[in-house]
Amino acid sequence: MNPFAARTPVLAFLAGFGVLAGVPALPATAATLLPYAPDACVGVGAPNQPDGAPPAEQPYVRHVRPAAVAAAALPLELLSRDPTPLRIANTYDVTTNADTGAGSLRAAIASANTDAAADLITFHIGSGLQTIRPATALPTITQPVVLDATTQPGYAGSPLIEIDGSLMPEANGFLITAGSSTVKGFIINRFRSAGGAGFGILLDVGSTNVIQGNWIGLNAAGTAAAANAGNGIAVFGGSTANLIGGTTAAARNVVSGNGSSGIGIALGNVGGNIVRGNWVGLNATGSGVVPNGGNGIFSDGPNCLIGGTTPGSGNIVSGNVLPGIFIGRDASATIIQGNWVGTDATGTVDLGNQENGINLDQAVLIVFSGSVASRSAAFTT
Ligand SMILES: [Ca+2]
Repeated sequence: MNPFAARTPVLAFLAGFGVLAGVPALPATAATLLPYAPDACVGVGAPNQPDGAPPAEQPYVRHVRPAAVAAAALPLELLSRDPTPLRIANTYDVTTNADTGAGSLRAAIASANTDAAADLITFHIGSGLQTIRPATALPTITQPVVLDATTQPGYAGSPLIEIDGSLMPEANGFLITAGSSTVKGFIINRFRSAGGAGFGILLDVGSTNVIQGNWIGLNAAGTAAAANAGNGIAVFGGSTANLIGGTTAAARNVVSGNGSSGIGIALGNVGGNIVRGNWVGLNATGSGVVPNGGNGIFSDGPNCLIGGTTPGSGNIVSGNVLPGIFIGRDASATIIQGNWVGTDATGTVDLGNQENGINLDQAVLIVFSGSVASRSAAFTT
């Protein structure tokens, strides 16, 4: 069963507890009262992630595409959470939107899974928007891989590779157990659930993944819901120190219209995750709402950072059916910083969430702000 969906009534029930219906203005001395510990977001088994210069956004891998693949805009900058640059062993190019066979996404994942070396999967399916509709679940990603859909010709900031789950009664979009993998630049929608799946991206077991530049739960135009039944992005127990989003527009995930929470981090050890710079519950232009059916961001792991002080690191979380940001009772030492809760992309229009802006469920040591400038702003309707 879908644990997030199952928790939905619980979350609704808890909405009356520990409520911050709009974050009150902090005094000018907030930085003194609530110092931001730069090393607070430490994931199990991961290096410290000081805000301002997270390793995830510093080391790049420069990968030169083999001659067998058409020469194009490379070197490609690839992000890795590991301070040691990710070494790409092989590149598998997806050249067809067919579900199976040579050049398919399914074949590329299967090839990448054959050994433990990290590989790169690129896309050259003609040009422009292309839709892949798997007839059966895509292979679980069991070895580190960079799935980079921004390589699709015509890419200019909006994702062009749509992974549409509508042909299956139940499946997840990308299920990643390998860790140290990147999912970049996809539209992931219409994955359904008959008994617990239906997540757009599910990170399980392995840690230090990077999820950036995707639209999850939206249609290909980014204008309306094309729901995944579960969470847009789910992080399960054992998967820690993942980076969801970033500080640039290119790194922003738009996670909206999903059946349960937009981003759900729960179940066991899910510490040290960074969720920043995402739009959760908004359309792709940030002008209106496409609500997620649960929370915008549900976080129930310790030492997580929701937002941050670096320009661009705040999430915008608006329109969602349950509280915009819900911090569960296992989420100790969480930092919620610099987010806009209940606004449009300009931060000036009140779009609300359908319940509270930010809701705490008995979690301890929640730091809301390191400075007045970076405090989370919450609108309520
Ligand atoms: Ca491999």
